[in-house]
Amino acid sequence: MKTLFITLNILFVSFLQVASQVTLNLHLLIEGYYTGNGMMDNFGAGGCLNICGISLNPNDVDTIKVSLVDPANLNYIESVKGILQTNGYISLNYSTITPGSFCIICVEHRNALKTWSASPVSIQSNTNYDFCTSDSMAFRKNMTMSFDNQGWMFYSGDISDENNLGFGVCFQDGITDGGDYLEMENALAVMLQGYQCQDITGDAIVDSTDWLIEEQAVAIIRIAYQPDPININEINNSILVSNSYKCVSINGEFLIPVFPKTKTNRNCSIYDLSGRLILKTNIEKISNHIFDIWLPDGVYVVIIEG
Ligand SMILES: [Ca+2]
Ligand SMILES: [Ca+2]
Repeated sequence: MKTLFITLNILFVSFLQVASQVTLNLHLLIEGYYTGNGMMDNFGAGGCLNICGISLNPNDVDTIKVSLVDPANLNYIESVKGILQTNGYISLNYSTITPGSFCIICVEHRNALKTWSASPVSIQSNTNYDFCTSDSMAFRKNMTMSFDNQGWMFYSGDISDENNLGFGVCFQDGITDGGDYLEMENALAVMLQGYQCQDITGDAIVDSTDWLIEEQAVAIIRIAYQPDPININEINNSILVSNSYKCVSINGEFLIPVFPKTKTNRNCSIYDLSGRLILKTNIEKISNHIFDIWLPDGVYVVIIEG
């Protein structure tokens, strides 16, 4: 009698689902790294990570962290790190963001000032956001124009929190002040080399070019302006420009009159002055509609249909 042994090779199939629901495509430039013609490539020699020997890819500039933030409470819904490219582009995938959500985009880099989008952005499955096209793309226009007028850039120079938390070099506190200047002078004195936060220009050495940018940043004291969350209990101001649907937001909130009161189920779209759709919603049969979103102070165009 033969016994047949059958070996069952059980194949464990793991369905690794890449749960990415949305892709965010950003375009941004960092002041210190910028060398002209829209590039951060050390005049063609390569991005900072490449120059420092960390990456073999000449297009790799540096790691940045991009967070999608809840406008209502400024909670970070999801943060993703990626490598910024020499042309200023980066694509990041988020797994917990529901397409259609409104989020503020917050960008952090190890020696640039933390910068926020000007207003909440409608995050779709594939979303483009370009900080370079206008200073109005950043909250409180907190950017500087490149020397060759090729795009708006994030401020460099936040390399220390010495005057606040006191941890010192390479800890950031959202402000460029004497603490940052001191760390720059210390690094310059020994011409620090390699991948260092004091190397603002990203060429693997701290020299006078880094110091010059730091000096300018400290002279003006750059601040990482952060939006305020909406507080619907503090709606106390509104300015109405007749019924032309042109409204001014004060303290982040505003009222919109609805005429006539008898109609229902009307669609309301809010655009910024660049024509970007900020919000689309349905409004009720009431005289004033209060929007439960946060918007930075400014003028918006409101279109009510239906
Ligand atoms: Ca600082
Ligand atoms: Ca340098």
